[in-house]
Amino acid sequence: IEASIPEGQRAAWRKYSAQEFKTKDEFDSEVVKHIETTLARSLFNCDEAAAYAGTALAFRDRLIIEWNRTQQQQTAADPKRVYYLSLEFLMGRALDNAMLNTGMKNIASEGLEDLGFRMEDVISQERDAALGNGGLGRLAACFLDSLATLNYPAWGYALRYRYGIFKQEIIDGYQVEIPDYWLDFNPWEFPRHDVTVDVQFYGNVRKYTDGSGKQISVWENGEIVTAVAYDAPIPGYGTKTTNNLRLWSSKASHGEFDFTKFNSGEYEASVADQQRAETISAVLYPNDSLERGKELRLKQQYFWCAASLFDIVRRFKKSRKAWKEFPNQVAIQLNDTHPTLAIPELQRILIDQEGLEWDEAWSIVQKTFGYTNHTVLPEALEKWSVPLIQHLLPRHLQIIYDINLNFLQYVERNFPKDRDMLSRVSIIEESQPKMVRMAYLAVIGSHKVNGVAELHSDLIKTTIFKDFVKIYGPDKFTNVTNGITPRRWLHQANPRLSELIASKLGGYDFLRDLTQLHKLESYVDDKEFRKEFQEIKYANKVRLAKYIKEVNGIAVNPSSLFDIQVKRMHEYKRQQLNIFGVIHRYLELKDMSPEERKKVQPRVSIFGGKAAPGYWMAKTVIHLINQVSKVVNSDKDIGDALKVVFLEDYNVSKAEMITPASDISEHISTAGTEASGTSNMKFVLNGGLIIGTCDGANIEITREVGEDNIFLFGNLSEDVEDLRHHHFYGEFQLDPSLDRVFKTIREGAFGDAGQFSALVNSIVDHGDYYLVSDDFKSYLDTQKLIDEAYKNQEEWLTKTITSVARMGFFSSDRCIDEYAEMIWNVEPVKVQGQES
Ligand code: CR6
Repeated sequence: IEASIPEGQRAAWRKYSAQEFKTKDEFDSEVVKHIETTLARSLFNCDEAAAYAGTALAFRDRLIIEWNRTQQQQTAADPKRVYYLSLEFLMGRALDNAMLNTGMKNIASEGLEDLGFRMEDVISQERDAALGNGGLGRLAACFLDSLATLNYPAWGYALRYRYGIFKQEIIDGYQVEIPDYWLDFNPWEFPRHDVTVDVQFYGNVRKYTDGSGKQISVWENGEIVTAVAYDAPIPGYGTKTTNNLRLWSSKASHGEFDFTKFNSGEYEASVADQQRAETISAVLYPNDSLERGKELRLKQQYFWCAASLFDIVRRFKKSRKAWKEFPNQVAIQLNDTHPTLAIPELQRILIDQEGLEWDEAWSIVQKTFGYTNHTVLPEALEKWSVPLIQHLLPRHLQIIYDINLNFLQYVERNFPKDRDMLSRVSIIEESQPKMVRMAYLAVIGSHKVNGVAELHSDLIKTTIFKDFVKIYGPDKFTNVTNGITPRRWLHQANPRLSELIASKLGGYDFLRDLTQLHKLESYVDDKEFRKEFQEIKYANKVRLAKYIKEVNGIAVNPSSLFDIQVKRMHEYKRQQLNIFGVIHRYLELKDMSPEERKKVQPRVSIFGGKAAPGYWMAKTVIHLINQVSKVVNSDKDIGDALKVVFLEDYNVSKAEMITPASDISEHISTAGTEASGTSNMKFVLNGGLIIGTCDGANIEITREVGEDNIFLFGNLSEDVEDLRHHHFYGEFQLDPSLDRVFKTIREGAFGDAGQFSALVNSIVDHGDYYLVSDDFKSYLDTQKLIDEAYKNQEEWLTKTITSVARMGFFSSDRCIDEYAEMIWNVEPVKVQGQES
């Protein structure tokens, strides 16, 4: 308030207030100004990178004006806000999205042309913001887009990693990891050196009794690290709302270096503290659905939770409302268990700092938090050792023990006969050392727990959280099936298809209400429409073929069936099933006469995805794919009948090019292991069909598009346990086709067989945990059906168009509305264009 401009001077201020560019000329003038001043370049040394920088800065300025306006109006309205805590936001590129969401792309294209640049070249200069691993991080990014588009007052909170997910290079068929130093030039972030939070680690807890006889705990003598906020504006589509993604960066609390040490000549020690502090936000852990229990990771989690909660509480306190109003003003969603420490942290703030009684504080905490579970895989469920938490966060450990004590007393009262129940549901696992089960803490500290697709939400209720359903009743558990933003995954990735749809639906409203796509069904038989739809698919395949030629040096025929599996490399996702299928296809082709071979449906098998650097088996699968690719592509007998491609460094911007080019995409996880999947939705929305198992969102996609428009195969999740048991105790008969594939590998057809023995043995000797052999035959049969179906191009086209028309359910706008209503209880706030 003290910093606001006096009434008398505000007219002058308003007169000179920053304005968004509206015309092509205004845009050009912004771009040139930035290139000449911000970048200190001229028309004699302006390359595409500079043109990108100028364009990005022009749009950055525009977004910040809308961002400021949004924040002012939201502050005035003081509504309940949503805070989405996610350690990952896989944003990808920002410029194209900013242009499309603000509706200024055409103007910018024309403007750039005036200045001598092509829009496509400028866009492709941008590096991805890759602060995530896979689906979980990309889901968070889609949610931000939907929150802004639907005008919800919402904030994302994460860490500003200096290094995002590594870049993948393939050298001699092996994955090599290269650090991704993405902050070289990032025009989208605003450092807020005035928004800082001091976060404490280590230290001890002192207890004393105050004058009124109340027990007080003080956490003291710890090490302080400072969190600095960096903000990135998130524009909604076709709305004035621009929300905020706040990323915390760590630095030493005493600044650049410790002057006492510096002055006494301890130069190295004086900077060592600084480096230790900066290490906290230095790097994203590159594991997808795997937790490794490293101390630095726990430090990251607490640092981020503490800074975010301080910020949220500070904003709440500005409105001077009573504490009991907190859950009416604040909804915090925990994206997986990574931010679970926010639960004891809020309890700590309320009881230790704000002086609330335990019960009152705890009821506020439970009403504030919601928790989303994204996996049932045991290796992904976070547990932290009690000694580690004791050392790093001594006060939080006490609070966790108190939460557990109250909870177990409640359970004991309600289930006096079930003696084992207590040890089963205790937050503390009685192992050596003892462990804190973060998922249990998240369930106990939240008012709602949701899974991310129907099957998955059912599974969590019958497996990992079974006892909690008994304790709390079924209503605490719910489902919100994942979705994707149609702005990026249709309009931006496939502009021609978006335009075709708009031409039939009378404009781009479907991008804000995706269910309108259903009207496309009446064009299924429209000749003109079918032709254009097919042409667009072909053009997208040509574009990908061109890229493959450039990067991999492999010539693929765009009229072949493009079969794509791109996602993180993981045994449960079963890229090994796919590549074994490819080897089988290759062997069959080799068995054929040249005449027979001419009759088969030509196919290009395309793979892409990163393996966690320490995930040896996943790296072996990458290696096998590349070896098979080498052999098959250079086999003169085979020609166009089969090509195998591994696309290096799969990321969001590549996904935008790859997704629209598929005929078939593969979502073939062992039933019950893929919580949802989201790329399955992207592929169908872009006119590709799916081969998939009855898993995750595949099931709901089937419900929507119809059984005739998807190729399902394999065992069901209810049979998985018995099948696994059978591998160990039953009589095991390897499928003969798979046996032949393994023989071929063992004979060295794809290079040194020893390299692949662990992979083969995991199936033959070690129980085939992911049931590759059980599903192999049904997989091959289904691939045959696909070859047949693809030959009838007219029928295929009907299937793809019908499927697109039926994908309306999978917009992330629908998810966000469900969260808002069922979990957050928040309302949109309409932001006005002019300053009020
Ligand atoms: N790995 C699930 O495995 C789901 C996303 C987003 C995952 C995937 O099926 O679509 O989350 N789980 O809900 C985790 O990250 C733990 C993922 O991306």
